[in-house]
Amino acid sequence: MSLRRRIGTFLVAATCALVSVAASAHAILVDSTPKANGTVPAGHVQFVLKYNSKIDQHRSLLTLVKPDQSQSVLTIDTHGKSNELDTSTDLAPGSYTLRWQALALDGHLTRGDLPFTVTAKP
Ligand SMILES: [Cu+2]
Repeated sequence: MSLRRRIGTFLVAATCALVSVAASAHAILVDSTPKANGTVPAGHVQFVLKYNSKIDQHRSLLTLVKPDQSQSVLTIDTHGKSNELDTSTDLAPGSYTLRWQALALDGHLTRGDLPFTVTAKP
């Protein structure tokens, strides 16, 4: 194989690698329970954050910002679907934010805030 031919083969391989990285893009939040700015009744609250790609659940992070602005890290359920970050916790009424950091399998970290309100039980 000539040198020029070998360089051509290398360029094709390199371009494919770039395209496949772009195709397995970083994690974008596509749906959630509760919804952003949604409300849930007080008690045991289930969270489901659904992404457009698989997530490394062991190296992602969910932090709850409480009404008094204190924060606590929530344990991610690693038995859930591979494109979700799931957790649950007991919550009293008030305004909260679920702060998420999702590590996609392409190694890219994305983050966002999910504000929601816990209402008193009727
Ligand atoms: Cu990415």
